[in-house]
Amino acid sequence: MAKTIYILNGPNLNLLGTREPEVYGTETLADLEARCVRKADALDFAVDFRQSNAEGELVDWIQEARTKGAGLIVNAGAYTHTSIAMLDALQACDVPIVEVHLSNIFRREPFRHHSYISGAAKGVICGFGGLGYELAVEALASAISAA
Ligand code: CA2
Repeated sequence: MAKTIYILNGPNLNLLGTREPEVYGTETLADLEARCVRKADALDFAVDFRQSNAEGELVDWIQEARTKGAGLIVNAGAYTHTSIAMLDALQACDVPIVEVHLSNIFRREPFRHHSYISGAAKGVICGFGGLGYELAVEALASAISAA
């Protein structure tokens, strides 16, 4: 049976494709999910793709991924810059983690330059829009296979 990669998306990412295309591109979250499923499928992995606006729900899902997933990709949205709760949950995960952002957070406002969660991630991909999600699937699949 194919191993499962959890892909968790944080607040407001459900609005993708509706506003701020110059920052986040024109793809919807469903488009990103389709990209990830296609890439994972080619690498013999399954994908569990979710979005929540609630910090606690994201923490619950990270805890679920810890036992049921082979690896985890997370775009924590604005919680990236605020959430010690997500950091604690991610640090409790033994599976590899890739942090992804659509935009290059280092070209944006200073408050976006710090990520609480990067310290728990094997790597970070930012600034490549939807392609970044595909790159994250590829990097994570490689890390899982190497473990
Ligand atoms: O670049 C990213 O992927 C971010 O994680 C996106 C977050 C932002 O707070 C982070 O600093 C960087 C925001 C996601 C909100 O997405 C929207 C999309 C369309 C319209 C409104 C919000």
